[in-house]
This record gives sequence, structure tokens and C-alpha cells, in this order.
Amino acid sequence: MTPLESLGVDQRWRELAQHHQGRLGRVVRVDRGECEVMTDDGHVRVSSDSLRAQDDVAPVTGDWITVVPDLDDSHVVEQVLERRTLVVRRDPAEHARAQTLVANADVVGVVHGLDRRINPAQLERFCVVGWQSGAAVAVILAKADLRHHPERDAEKAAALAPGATVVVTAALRGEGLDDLTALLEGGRTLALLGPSGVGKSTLINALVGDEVQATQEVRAGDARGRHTTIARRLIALPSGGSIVDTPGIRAVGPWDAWEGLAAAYAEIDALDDECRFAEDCWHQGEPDCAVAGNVDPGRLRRYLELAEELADQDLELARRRRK
Ligand SMILES: Nc1nc2c(ncn2[C@@H]2O[C@H](COP(=O)(O)OP(=O)(O)OP(=O)(O)O)[C@@H](O)[C@H]2O)c(=O)[nH]1
Ligand SMILES: [Mg+2]
Ligand SMILES: [Zn+2]
Repeated sequence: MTPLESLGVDQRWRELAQHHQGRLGRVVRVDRGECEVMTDDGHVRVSSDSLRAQDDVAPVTGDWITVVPDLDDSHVVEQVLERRTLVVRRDPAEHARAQTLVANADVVGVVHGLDRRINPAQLERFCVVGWQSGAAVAVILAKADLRHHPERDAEKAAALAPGATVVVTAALRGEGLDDLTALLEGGRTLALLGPSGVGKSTLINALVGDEVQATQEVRAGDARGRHTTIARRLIALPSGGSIVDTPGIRAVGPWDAWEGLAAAYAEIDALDDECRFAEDCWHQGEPDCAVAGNVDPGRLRRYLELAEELADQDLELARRRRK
């Protein structure tokens, strides 16, 4: 396998690159305006900001790009190729702005560590962001060795994540790794998202069979992680396919994610049209509502909270555009 084959290159990426001068590469990591890029001839460091206009798309981990030589043996980004999927969240530092996390993931893996209770609101938020990206979603339950009946946790997760594949793993014992590998078949890319300390990097090390990513014990008191991983990084697996490791995020804010919301709460969305007031029904006691009473009340409450959050965001953006 060439380096780009192991990162999942296909004919469509090669054809897209032919419209440009430079050679094809995939962004493995971004660090202060510099990208680490894999090409068919190995790694190159590429500066992303010089020569590029302000409104050019800034490359992120997972992007397919073309690179051209610059002065002194260095390279620059020529073009970020059109993305197939994009994981975006609300910028935690600025309420009404988007932050791009990972491009071209085929599957977003929402990781939960079974050393803590499943937090439905948190898990569902990650699923909204995952579905919105355009990728498939998998819920990966880690640390199953700490539970007597992980299959019960899997059932619970499946009820909170309709449409998602649920995978139960115990990375330190090598359990469940085949199910993860199955997600990567055909050179696919899996992006891991989840809070700090849930075991994202440990899963990658187990799949690679080497300590490629640093890991660290969670705090004894509350099982919180220590934010060990600090950069988003794409890692190719020896067996093909690739995984993006990401720094832990406690609670993810969805961004412009109406489609993601509908997918993450598919059972609610499926009934939505049948309410008498259809689009205008908030399922809170309106006459002839098809949703209230027919779905899990906790899921409905959290769905409505997220819908309100997204509606606020839309208003804020509309206000800004008018200025
Ligand atoms: N018992 C058990 N512990 C695990 C398992 N997987 C990971 N851990 C432990 O959980 C702790 C945190 O794991 P990491 O892989 O560093 O977690 P992370 O999600 O990458 O955390 P951040 O990089 O901070 O986002 C480490 O002490 C791991 O050894 C598992 O399958 N079983
Ligand atoms: Mg990590
Ligand atoms: Zn209704």
C-alpha cells in the first residue's frame, strides 16, 4: 500500500486533484498555520497561510489538498479539495461562530467510557454533531472490562442513538477491536469524539499495536480525564483505514445542525409531520400532537432544548447579517 492508499485515497480524489497543478496529499495534522501532509512520496510540512487569501478555506485534519513547491524546498497549500463530510461544532470561545474539527471522516465515533454513567444529553449532542457532518455515526463504548453487563449499556446507548452502530470495546484486553476494524473496511476514516479520559487514544494504540498516542490515567476522584491529547491527528492503521484522534471535549455545541438533530432524534422526527400544526408544533400540549406521549419524555425534552439552541443561533446569525 502506498501512504495515500493506507489513508483511503480513491479515484475520485485523484481526479479532483488533476484539476490543479500540485500533487495530492492528505492533512494529517495542523499546527499553528503549518500542516503535516502525507503524499505518495511521504510526509511534507506545508505552510497554509502564506500566499493564501483570507477567505480561502483553511485546511483541517483529514482534508485532501494539493500542494505546490515554494521557495527553499518548502511547500504551500494550493487547494483544499471539496469535502465529502465535515465535523463542525459551535466555537466554545465565541457563541455564534463555527469551528471546523475534522474533514472527510466516513464514520464519527462517539466514545463513552464505561467507568462513568452514560449521560444521555452529552451522548445525544455528540450524535447530532456526528450526523450533521454527513458521516455515519458509531457509538463506541470503551472500558467494558469495568462492567459486569456491558450488553445492558449497549442497549441503553442504542436507544439514545437511533441509526448508529454500537460497538463495545475493552481496548486493554483487545476486546471489540474487530468490530472497530470493520468500520474501517475499504480504507474508511473514523473520527473519534468524546470527553477527555474516555479512552480514545487507548483504542488507537490497541488498533495500531503500538503506543503511537500518549494516554494518561483519569483522576481518581471523579474519573475525569486530564486532556492528554492536545491536537487532532490522523493515524493510518497497518490493516488499512485511518482514525482521527481528537482532544477531549466535555460538551459539544451543535452548529447549524437541523439535519443532525432530525437524524439523532429520528423517532421524534418521524412523527413530527403528523402533528396538526406540523412545523409549528413544539409538542408541548398543542391539540392533536403526534409526538408528545408517544416518545420517551426525556428524549423529547432534550430534543426541544437543542432545537431552541439552534433556533437562537439562527436568530443571532440573521441579526448579524442585517448589520
Ligand atoms: N480499564 C480500562 N481502562 C482503560 C481502557 N481504555 C482506556 N483506559 C484507561 O483510561 C485512561 C484514559 O485513556 P486515554 O486513552 O488517555 O483517554 P482519551 O480519551 O484519549 O483522553 P484525552 O486524550 O484526554 O481526550 C487511561 O488510564 C487508560 O489506560 C479499557 O479498555 N479498560
Ligand atoms: Mg487522548
Ligand atoms: Zn407535536
